[in-house]
Amino acid sequence: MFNKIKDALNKFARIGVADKKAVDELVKDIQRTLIASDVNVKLVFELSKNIKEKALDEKIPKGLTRREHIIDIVYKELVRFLGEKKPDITLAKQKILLLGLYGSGKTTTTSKLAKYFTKKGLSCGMISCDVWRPAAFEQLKQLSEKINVEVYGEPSEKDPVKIVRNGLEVLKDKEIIIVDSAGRSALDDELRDELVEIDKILNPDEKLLVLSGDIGQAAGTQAKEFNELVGLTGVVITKMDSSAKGGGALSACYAAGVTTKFIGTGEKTEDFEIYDPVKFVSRLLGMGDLEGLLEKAKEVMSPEKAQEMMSGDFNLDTFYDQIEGMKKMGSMQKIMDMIPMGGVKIPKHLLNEQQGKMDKWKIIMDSMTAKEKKDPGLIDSQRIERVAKGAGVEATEVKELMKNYKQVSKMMKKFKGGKAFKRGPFKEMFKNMKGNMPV
Ligand SMILES: Nc1nc2c(ncn2[C@@H]2O[C@H](COP(=O)(O)OP(=O)(O)OP(=O)(O)O)[C@@H](O)[C@H]2O)c(=O)[nH]1
Ligand SMILES: [Mg+2]
Repeated sequence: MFNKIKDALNKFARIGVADKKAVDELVKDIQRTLIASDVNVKLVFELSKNIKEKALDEKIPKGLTRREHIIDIVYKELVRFLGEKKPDITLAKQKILLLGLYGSGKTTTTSKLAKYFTKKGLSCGMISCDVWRPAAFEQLKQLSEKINVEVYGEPSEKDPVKIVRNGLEVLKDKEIIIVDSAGRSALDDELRDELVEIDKILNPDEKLLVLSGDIGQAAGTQAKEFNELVGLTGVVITKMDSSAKGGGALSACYAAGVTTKFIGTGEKTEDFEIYDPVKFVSRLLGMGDLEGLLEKAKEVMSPEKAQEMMSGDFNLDTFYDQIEGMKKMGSMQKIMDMIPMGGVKIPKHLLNEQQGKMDKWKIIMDSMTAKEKKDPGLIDSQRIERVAKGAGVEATEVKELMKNYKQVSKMMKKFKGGKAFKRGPFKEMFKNMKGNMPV
C-alpha cells in the first residue's frame, strides 16, 4: 500500500548528503504518497511540517547519523498519526457486536474473530442476526464449518432482536459470543433503530465497527456517526491487502478518536491481525516485520514439529511439511513482505512462479513411496522416471525438486551447526536490521 514511502526513503538513503534539499525532496515524496492513499490533506501538511522542522532543527542524538536521525523522525511521525499504541485485546468471556455498512466485511470478520479467539483457547459461538441479506446465515454457516465454531441463526425469522435473544440462550456456555449484524448502504433511521435494539438486548462488551479500507478518509466520518449512535469500542479495517487507501482509513479513524483494533489482510480466515501501528509503520518503511513472521510461523508449526525439523533428520517428509507450513503462512509475497531485505524487491512474477512450483512439488512428492521420502538417497534415475509418470510431470521437474531439496537440506545442516547465523544471507539480514532500526 505505502510501498512508495519505502521507495522515497530508499532514494533518500542513496543521496550522499542529508541536507535541506534532500529533506525537502523526501517530504515531497511522502506527501505525494500519503495524498494518493487518501490521507487528509491537513494531516499530511502537519506531518510534513513536523518532519521538516525536526529534521533541520533538532539536535542529532549521539550515535545516529543525520540520515538515520531523519528516518527516525519520519518513523515516529508516521506512528504518531497512524495510532501510536497497540490496542489491548481482552482474552476473557465477552460478547462482541460487529456492525457496519454493506459489504464492509462484517460476516468475514465474524469468522476471523471466532478463529482468533478459538486459537487463544476460548470457546466461541457466532450469531447471525442479519435478516436483510438473503442467505446471510448460510454464508456464516459455511464459514463456521471451516473453523469448526458453532453458529446460531433463524433464516426465516424477520426480527433480529429475537434471533439474538434465542442465540444467547443456545450459546450460553460459550465464552465468546460474536454477533454479525446486517448492513445498509448508509446509516439510515432503519439501521439506527435496529442497531440500538440489538445493542440493548445483547449488551455487548465490544462494539466493533467494520470498515473497508478502500473508503479511505470517509472511514473517519462513518466512525464518528456510529460512535455517536452506540459508543464504539473500536474499529476493524478490512481489505488492507487490496486497497491503496488503507492508510487514509487508518489515519482518519485515529483522528476521529476511535481505536483500530484489528485489520483484515485477505479473504481467508487467517488473514487477520491485531493492528499494531509500530509494526505497521516498520513494514511501510521496509524494515520488515520479522516478529510478525515468527509469530505466524509459531502458529502454523507445532513446537514438536519445529523441534523435529531443527534437530532430527531432514528428509522429503520434512521438506513437504515445510512447504505446507509456508502455504499456511500465506502467499510468498506476504512472507517476503515480512522479511527485511534491505530494500531489495523480488519481482512479483518470480514469487508467483515459486508458489506454483511448490504446489507442483507437493504433487510430485505424493507419487513417492514412504520409504523414498524417508530416505531420498534411494531416488535414482529409474525412480525419477517412475515418479514423474505417476505425477504426470516431466522427469526434469522431479530433478529440479530433488535439487532444491538438497539445497535446503544443506542449509538445515548449517542451521544445526549454528553457522547460518554467522555466514551468508543471515549475517546480512541481521546487519541490515540493526542498521535500519530507528528506535
Ligand atoms: N481482500 C479482502 N477481501 C475481504 C476482506 N474482508 C472481507 N473481504 C471480502 O469482501 C466481501 C464482503 O465481505 P462480507 O464479510 O460478506 O461483508 P459484509 O459486511 O458481511 O456484507 P453485507 O452482509 O452484505 O453487509 C467478500 O467478498 C469478502 O470475501 C479482506 O480483509 N480482504
Ligand atoms: Mg454480512
